Amino acid sequence: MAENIVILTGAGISAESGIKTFRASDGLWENHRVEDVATPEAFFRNPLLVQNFYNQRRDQLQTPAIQPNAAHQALAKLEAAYPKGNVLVVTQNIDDLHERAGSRQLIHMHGEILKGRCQTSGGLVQIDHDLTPTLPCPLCGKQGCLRPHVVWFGEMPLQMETIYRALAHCDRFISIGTSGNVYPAAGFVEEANRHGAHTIELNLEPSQRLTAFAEHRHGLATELVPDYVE
Ligand code: BJW
Repeated sequence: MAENIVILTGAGISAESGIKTFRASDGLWENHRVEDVATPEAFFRNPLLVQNFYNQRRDQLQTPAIQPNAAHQALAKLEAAYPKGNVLVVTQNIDDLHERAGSRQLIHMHGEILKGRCQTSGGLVQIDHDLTPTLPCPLCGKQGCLRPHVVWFGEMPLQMETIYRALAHCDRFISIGTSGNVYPAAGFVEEANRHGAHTIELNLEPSQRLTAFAEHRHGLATELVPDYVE
């Protein structure tokens, strides 16, 4: 059994829970590519459009139909089987399906849709309702100051120091359901390789980073992940 495991997850792990991925053929949101709405420039230009993108996804996440699937559950079980806390899930996803499945050692490197961030103070608030450009911020009182607590293109992903430290000490790096298009996450496999970890990709199809992995298995996350970790 590996001692220290780092697991990177992407949109593909939540696909079978009913959440759309970004780069599938039906991945467009109202004809916008994610690269056109997930930027600070897009938010500055058209805050209503960008807020709506996140409002719709937040609303969807909170419907009873959206639940963690067998892949999320298998990762939570894996963590429970390592009581010393040496299983770390780093997710690019902004949904809360890992925590609902029971994962506790978890980093949301691209943020969390159920949180808002005050652009004046940097403070975070729990959000379960729609954000609008005229809504007063509960932290500073200014209108339109609250933005979704997510990481857009050109912004620094969260907790990078902790992630690189974990990659430097891991024996196994497992990448699940990510296309390998977006950095720095797409470069984690090299970092793990450099430190001597065994690296494996579990994805529906070969990702952009396929050749960097020592091992790969392709298929549905709900089948591959329980098979691999249990
Ligand atoms: C299944 C499945 C099933 C389907 N079972 N699998 C040129 C070169 C290199 C880098 C750059 C460059 N120009 C700019 C950059 C940097 C840029 C970047 O990477 N751009 C690329 C487009 C090239 N990156 C950034 O700007 C990042 N910040 C940064 O770099 O800061 C500087 C820095 C420097 C040094 C160190 C650290 C930082 C920030 C990136 C922020 C990304 N934000 C988003 C939006 C988040 C909020 C939101 O959700 O709206 O994050 S974009 C979007 O892409 C989202 C995702 O987390 C991310 C990755 O997508 P993911 O998860 O891989 O989804 P898909 O749809 O692409 O793939 C799904 C996969 O699942 C597919 O392969 C399917 O086959 C598979 N799948 N069903 C198993 N059932």
